[in-house]
Amino acid sequence: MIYFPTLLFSIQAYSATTAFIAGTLIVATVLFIIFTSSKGSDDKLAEKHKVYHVRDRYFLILTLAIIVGLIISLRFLPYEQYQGKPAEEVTVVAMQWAWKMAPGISNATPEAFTGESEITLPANKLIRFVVTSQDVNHGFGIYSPEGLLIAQTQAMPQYKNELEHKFTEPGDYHILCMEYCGMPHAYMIGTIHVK
Ligand SMILES: [Cu+2]
Repeated sequence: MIYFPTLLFSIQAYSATTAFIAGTLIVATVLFIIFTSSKGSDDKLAEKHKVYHVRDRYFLILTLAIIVGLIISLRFLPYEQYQGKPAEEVTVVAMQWAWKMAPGISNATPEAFTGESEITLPANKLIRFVVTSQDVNHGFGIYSPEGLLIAQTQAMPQYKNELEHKFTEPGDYHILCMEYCGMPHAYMIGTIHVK
């Protein structure tokens, strides 16, 4: 307990001193530049304007490139595919240590809600998962058949989190918990069969 405040103080003092020296150096450099720079001759002024002209053109070209790039790349943003109404809604309740899933929106309390750890969903249709938890925080992570994480949201008690996803490939997707929730956390596995 004795070492900690001493160490903390020395680190703070060290940082403050370093910051003060660096700040002084920067201010001194700026002041030096201000006081030593002159307006220069007409030659220099012409050179300056030439540089400004190049800079203006560079700025214009850069702006145009950014605008064109934006227009082209905006089309590849994934937002549009999530705009429409979802084809199917799925209620998901996480619990220690299982997933309960059923089609449709359920009005039952998370405890009373009944569902399965496996569900079959259509491919190429927008699916909305409404995710909650009946006990502690969990993480609803959807993994591709190859084991890559493709979508996720938190499963939290008292909250409903919505996650929309379109499965483009048929296959068996796995749901793994992404929030440590106790010893058997790693066995909290669900399956989505995409057909
Ligand atoms: Cu968990």
